[in-house]
This record gives sequence, C-alpha cells and structure tokens, in this order.
Amino acid sequence: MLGDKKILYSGMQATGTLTLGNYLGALKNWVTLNEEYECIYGVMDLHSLTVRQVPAEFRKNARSLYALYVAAGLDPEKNCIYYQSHVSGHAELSWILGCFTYMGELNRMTQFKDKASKHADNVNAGLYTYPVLMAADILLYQADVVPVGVDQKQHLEITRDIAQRFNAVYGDVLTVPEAYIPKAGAKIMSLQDPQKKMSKSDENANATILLLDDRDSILRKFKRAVTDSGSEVRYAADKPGISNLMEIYGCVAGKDMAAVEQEFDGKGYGEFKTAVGEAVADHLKPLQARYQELMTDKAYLDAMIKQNDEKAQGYAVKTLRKVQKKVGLTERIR
Ligand code: ATP
Ligand code: LTN
Repeated sequence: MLGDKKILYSGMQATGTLTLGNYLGALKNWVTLNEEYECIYGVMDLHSLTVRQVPAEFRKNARSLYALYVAAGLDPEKNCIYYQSHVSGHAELSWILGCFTYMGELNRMTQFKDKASKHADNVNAGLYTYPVLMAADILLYQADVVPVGVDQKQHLEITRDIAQRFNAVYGDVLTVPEAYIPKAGAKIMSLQDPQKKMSKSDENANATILLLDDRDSILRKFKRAVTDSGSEVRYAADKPGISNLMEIYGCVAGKDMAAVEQEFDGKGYGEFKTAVGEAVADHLKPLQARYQELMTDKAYLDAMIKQNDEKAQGYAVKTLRKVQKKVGLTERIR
C-alpha cells in the first residue's frame, strides 16, 4: 500500500518487438487498471540476458519497449516506469530470495523446460533462476497485484510461495501478491497454428502481429490466418483458429463472444478476417503514432527515465534494507 492505493507491478522482457499477444494479455490491462492502483512498470532488461543479446540492438529494444509502454497510455509522470537494471536492489534481493527457493521448485517451471529445449546450446544458470529474479522484482515493491498473461501464472505462484516462506520465518515482511489474469486475451494464439501461443520469437512472420506492423501487413496476416473447417463464425473448442480471431476482435472492439457471433451471423470467414484486421489496425493506429513521436523526443524520454529511476530506487531500497536487517546482515554504519 502506498498512500491509500494498492500497488500494481508488472513488466516485460526487453527482447524483440511486442506482439498483439503481449498487448492484449498484459499491456492493455495495465492501462485499464492504471487509475485504481499505484503503478510500477519495469523494462525487464536483466531477464533478457538469459538469452544472448546483440548489445546495440538490445539497447534499442529496451528503449523501444519503454516508449511502447508510454504510447499505450501509461503516463510516466504519474506511474513509475523504469529500467530493472537501473535499480541494483533487484539483483541483491534476488540473491537473498534464491536462498529461500528450492531446486525442486525451479525444476518444475514449465518456462524453464521450454526455453531450455529451445536454446539447448545455452542452458545457463540465469535461465534456471529466472523466476527468483522475477519474485525479487515483485516483492521489492511490495506489490499487491501483478497483471500478466496466463503463461506467467506459475511464476506468480512461486513468487507467492517464496514470500510466504520468508514471512513464516521473519514475520510479515513481504506482501504476498495476486496475479491478475484477464478473462479475455490471456493467451492469444499464433495465427498460423492456433495450438501454439503467439510469440515474438516465432520464426514464421505470418504467425504474429507486431504492435508496430503497418496496416497492410496487419490486414494481410489476418487474411492468411489459419481457420477451421465449416464456415460459421462461432466460438467453440473445435474451432481454435476462428475462436482465437474472435477473442482478438472481442478484445479490441470491447465485445463478448456472444456479441461477436451475433455481429457476424451469416457472414463468411473472409469477411470476418477482414473485419478483424481492420479493427486491430484501427485500434493500434494512435499507439503507433504516439510511439513515433516519442522516439524522436529524446530529451523527454531521457528525463522520464532519469526521474523514474530515482523513484523506483526509493521504493526498492526500503524493502531491501528491511529484508537485509531481518536476515541478520550487518547494517551499514552511517
Ligand atoms: P517469448 O514468447 O519470446 O518467450 P513473450 O512474447 O512471451 O516472449 P514476455 O516478455 O515473456 O514475452 O511476456 C510479456 C507479457 O506478455 C507477459 O505478461 C506474458 O504473459 C504476456 N504474453 C506473452 N505472450 C502472450 C500471448 N500470446 N497471449 C497473451 N499474453 C501474452
Ligand atoms: N517473466 C515475465 C517478465 C517479468 C515480469 C516481472 C512480469 C519479469 N519480471 C515481474 C511481471 C512482474 C514475462 O513476461 N516473461
């Protein structure tokens, strides 16, 4: 709790460009929840290091992510939007929490298993302890709620377990956070294989809508999207392709599945796919325009980054000192 508002914390890895999945599963909800909470959003650049990065490209991606948060509607004057690597408390708390995490727990993480098989040549310790750093991110800010897509649910559960384990020994030190997983959009699927999550690391460009794709690409990708047998626009388990497109449409048009079915009653897949493409392109247009503006305003972004680094540091150091003291590390002499 900060003032009379609860704390919301979230972030994304600074790798590649955001997809429509990242947007509908996470970013869009951050904007919706924004007024209700005291909000802190990180550009999770330390997490990105678990996969090899090209330094210049990586720096660009991180800045682009920062600008996308702002372009999506998060005001950096009202919210704390900062770089994870600028607050050393993340790494420090992560070490301490690592001593309260069991290898058995980390062995069960599905993201680790998944990434380890995709990057078999670089199964590094960072990939393995990734959830501990994520727990440190969240617990450092005493977050009450963490809005994420459904693939992050397991990481939220381990965060809660670590916090409870720590509190059981040292008293009520860490806030145990709740995941906020949206009812619609929590798992947007690939446009080319509706059994697979839409992912920024997909090799097939047609599988993924990027937030910065131009209108023509968006329309073309939706036109080429894999659909199912039959011809009715109906939300059903045996129609994963159409159901995914309906979910996307519902999210951007603010409609539930019954309303979407009704709107496209008697219309074919072709007409529906065009409508989804247009709705998504229209929805993203203001965000894209704002993004372009921000990326040319170096002074403004730099000022916001500096100001928020200090703010984040201020929040983080309080928890860190408290934790250090509780575990018995010797206090600094002033
Ligand atoms: P990758 O697929 O390359 O591992 P990613 O696209 O999952 O990366 P992250 O930075 O791991 O990107 O995710 C950022 C946020 O977006 C998380 O809250 C995650 O749950 C959410 N998210 C990612 N993909 C989807 C998706 N397809 N549908 C809904 N939410 C998603
Ligand atoms: N692992 C997350 C990114 C992330 C995160 C966090 C999300 C790192 N630290 C703290 C919420 C809160 C992902 O989306 N891959």
